Amino acid sequence: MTIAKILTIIIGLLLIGFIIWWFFGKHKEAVGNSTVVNDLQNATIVVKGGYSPSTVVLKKGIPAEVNFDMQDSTACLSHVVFEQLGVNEDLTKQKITSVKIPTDKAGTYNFACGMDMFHGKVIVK
Ligand SMILES: [Cu+2]
Repeated sequence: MTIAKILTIIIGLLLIGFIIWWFFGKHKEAVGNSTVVNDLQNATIVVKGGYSPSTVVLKKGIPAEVNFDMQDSTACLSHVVFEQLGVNEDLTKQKITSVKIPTDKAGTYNFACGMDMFHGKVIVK
């Protein structure tokens, strides 16, 4: 075997390993918390090539708003959809779009971009 062949095999194995890690590995997800001011809790998600953080934890029983801070100019992320809440907001109209989240009971609300490509969730507990 030539050096080139050995190198090709090594690179190939590394790529396969990377693909397996990418799809099946447990990625550490950034989790954001809310801040409570005057009995209203707020959490901010920056929209820029995805959602950061993609998971936000809210406290049960305190009225809550999740603020989407729009810093992306692609059509992909221009809308945010909370299917369970019937919410479909255009984020391009203003810099920050607030979405009210019901906190009367514990639960998870998933959200996604308008094309269902980027995902995130809001957890009430
Ligand atoms: Cu999209």
